Amino acid sequence: MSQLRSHRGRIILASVCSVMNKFWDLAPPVLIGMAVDVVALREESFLGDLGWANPREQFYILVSLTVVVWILESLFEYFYAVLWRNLAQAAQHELRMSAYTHIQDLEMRWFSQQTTGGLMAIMNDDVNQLERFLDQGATDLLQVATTVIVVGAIMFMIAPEVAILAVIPVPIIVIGSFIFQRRIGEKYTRVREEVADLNSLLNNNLSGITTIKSFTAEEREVARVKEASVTYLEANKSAIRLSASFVPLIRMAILFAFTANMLVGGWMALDGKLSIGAYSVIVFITQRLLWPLTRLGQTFDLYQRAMASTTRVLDLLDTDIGIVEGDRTIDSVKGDIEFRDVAFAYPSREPVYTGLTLKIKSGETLGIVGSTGAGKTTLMNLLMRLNDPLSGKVMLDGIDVSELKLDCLRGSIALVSQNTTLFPGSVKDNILYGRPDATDEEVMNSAEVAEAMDFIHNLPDGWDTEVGEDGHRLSGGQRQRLAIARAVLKDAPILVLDEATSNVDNETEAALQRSIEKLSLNRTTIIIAHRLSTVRNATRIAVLDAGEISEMGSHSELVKSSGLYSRLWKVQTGAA
Ligand code: TTP
Ligand code: MG
Repeated sequence: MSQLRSHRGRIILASVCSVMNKFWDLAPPVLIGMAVDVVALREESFLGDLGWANPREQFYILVSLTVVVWILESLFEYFYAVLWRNLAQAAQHELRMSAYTHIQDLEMRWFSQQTTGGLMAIMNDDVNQLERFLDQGATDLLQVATTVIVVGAIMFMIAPEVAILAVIPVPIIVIGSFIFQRRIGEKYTRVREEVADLNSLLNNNLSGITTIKSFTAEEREVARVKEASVTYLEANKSAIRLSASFVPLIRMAILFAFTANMLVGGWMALDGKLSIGAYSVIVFITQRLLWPLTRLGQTFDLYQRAMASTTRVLDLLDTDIGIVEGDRTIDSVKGDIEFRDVAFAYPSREPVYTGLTLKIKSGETLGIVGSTGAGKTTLMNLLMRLNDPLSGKVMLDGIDVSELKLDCLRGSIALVSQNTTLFPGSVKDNILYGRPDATDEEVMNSAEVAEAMDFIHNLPDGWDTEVGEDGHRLSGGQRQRLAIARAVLKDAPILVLDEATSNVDNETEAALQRSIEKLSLNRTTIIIAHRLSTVRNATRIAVLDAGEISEMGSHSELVKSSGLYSRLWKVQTGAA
């Protein structure tokens, strides 16, 4: 909790304000008692004893005190609210940022074991829980403690015999609230589970509306939603029954203390053992003592949830980053790549490779083909150190990539990945992602190379068209061309195209191929593709099969041999 530690000063200040607010909040019953005291005893009153003989003047003093008390109470209320809320927001912000920053640094292997939903829950719900506790719970705890101490002290000072009566229901209320809290907590958990089920069903149906309609399954789906909705309704009903009974039950316990005080205190006042003023204070203040206690259960619940959430976030922050960067850099990357006897497996999966060796010469254009799931994308991930091999080495210009600074390694590779992600922003911003300081002319050039100029000009706002949320307003082929433009702009010594043209038509692909050929002249280029025509012109083509390079050679050599490549070629050209 280093986050909170750095705010220690503000926490103390906020706590002081909370306590002071409560302290002054408890003063009015005492002032009322003093007023009654003045009316009943006149010159003999408490204030009279202090030296102000005239009862009329005593009221001036009381009124001034009341004004001061109310102003103090309001001031401290303002300060504690501002302090705690800002503290809560600051802690939430810091925790969210350290969680996000840490997640971003974690290795891809770790991500493959997580669900996006789960991570979102940590960064939203769990981080918010801490905010909720700091915002309300901390103040509640402090104020209940203040109330018990101040009210207890006042009562025992005025009339210990009566004070005891007010204290009797305290354990009943506290224990009762806790038991109640636990029971209602279970019920609300069920309500939340049911609403989650209902939501995911609704969500699923809305996004699958085409499927529902095409199978004319509307009635079946209405029935399914109805069932989920009714379950939710029932869960709520049972929570409502219990939750509505809480306040009336607690009121009974408080009623006991209140009437006992009224009665015993009243008798004592009649017998002259208790002054009228003191009697008024006791009657007024009993309720002030007992009601706040009913919130304790809720506050502890808030506390427990905040702690559970914080533990989850801290566990996340404790996760090893996995990929530790080296400290070597290469002044000018030539682009020699070597995979030497590499073995790799995703967690709890069959190995993708057990001993793969592949050399790519600087300046060469290498095609990689292989059936789906063969491990082509994974190979590029190893090169970029998104994952580390279990054994063996990946080398760039003769240096193990694990010894290189990530900036140097990843900075020298421009990747067009199989799953293009566009970020919220304009078309231009998205291309600039490759090199934010590029000039307009360079952006245009790379769009030209990526055959993207025509469609960009046809967009409603041209270069400034917003393409947020995974670029859903663009077609698959348009997105791919933006991704290519982005990689071209990066102008790195190594260019990796992973199924980069799979979604464009044949004509556009042919044009793109010509551009890529020009680009590949002075850099190492790796082209991964299922469509063999895409890799046909590569210097060499590697066939990845069953975790190893089964064939290697130029297109014409591979077609002549009777391996997997020639079979695939026949299938794709229709000659089989
Ligand atoms: P990939 O390297 O993604 O296979 P590929 O790129 O050759 O396939 P495609 O042509 O379809 O793009 O995956 C290799 C194997 O690793 C595959 O069996 C799936 C598995 N895998 C995981 O278990 N976890 C992961 O996170 C990924 C990316 C792959
Ligand atoms: Mg792939």
